[in-house]
Amino acid sequence: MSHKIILDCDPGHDDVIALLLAHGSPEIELLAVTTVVGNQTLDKVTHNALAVARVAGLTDVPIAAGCPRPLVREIEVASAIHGESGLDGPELPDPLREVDPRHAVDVIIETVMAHEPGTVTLVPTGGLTNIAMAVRREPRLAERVKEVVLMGGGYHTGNWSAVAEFNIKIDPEAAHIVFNERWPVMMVGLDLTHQALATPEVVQRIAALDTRPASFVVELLEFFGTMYQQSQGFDSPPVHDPCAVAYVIDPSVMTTQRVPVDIELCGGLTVGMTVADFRAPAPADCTTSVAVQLDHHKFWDLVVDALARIGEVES
Ligand code: PIR
Ligand code: CA
Repeated sequence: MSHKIILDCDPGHDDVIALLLAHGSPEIELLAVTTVVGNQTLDKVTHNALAVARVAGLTDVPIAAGCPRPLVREIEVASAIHGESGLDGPELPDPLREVDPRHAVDVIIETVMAHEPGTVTLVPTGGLTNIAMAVRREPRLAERVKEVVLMGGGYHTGNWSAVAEFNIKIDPEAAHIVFNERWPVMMVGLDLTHQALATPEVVQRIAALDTRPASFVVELLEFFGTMYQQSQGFDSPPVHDPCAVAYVIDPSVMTTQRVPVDIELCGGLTVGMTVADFRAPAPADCTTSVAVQLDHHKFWDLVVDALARIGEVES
């Protein structure tokens, strides 16, 4: 059985790897790719998505652009990690295809409503602006979506402040909407993704595939690795976004725990914190879960196998 997903992303080095993992995995049916302001401006991340579609041979999946700024706050981009283009490092080919003329929020709503209830999983790997807009515009999404498996947050750590992760911090109001809807939310946060390190052995395995898409990933990881080393002192970069896709492919790739999670909106130091309450067994009506422990081997096997399946792509 394959899992139908919409990937809502802000590419972004690790978003690209999430896209390639989804595209190269038979367990995933990629219904649409939607973009949102985040790692860079909307125009830049949308251009990146279209260019990467060429690298990956992704021809038939709609790519639609969404919200150009967060719901309430000013735009904050992550050039310190992803560069001025949002995807610095490899040379990007000119896109071969056009962006879908529809707004991403409409694509999300139309796609979910066109499929059987409980069959479409949303996989946001950027800020939650589009997802929040979609569920406010079409409240039936809350029952209709199977699950929201998002990369964002962290119950013990932050990367954009001491306690807040980038995807949540840049649009905390949107995150508040998403975490408080009735749909199930699986938070694949920094606690988990900081275990998904692209070590030299991993990069070597990808390089050994010796295809254009695999070399592209190696170049992405080299740039991402240098930036992570300089700005956060990591020996190997954590590859966040594909972890959410990997969970949809095979939930046994990580352990999870059902626990109430809410989003801090008005703290002086803590805006965008994902506050998880581990004190007692989760109440029966708790809809949120967090990812805890990654099976590193299983995870990288999924990524390498997906790249191997994509193989060589005509350009
Ligand atoms: C990664 C990101 C933003 C900032 C840093 N320092 C690192 C992006 C990634 O694309 C991922 O989705 C999430 N935001 C991790 O915080
Ligand atoms: Ca991202």
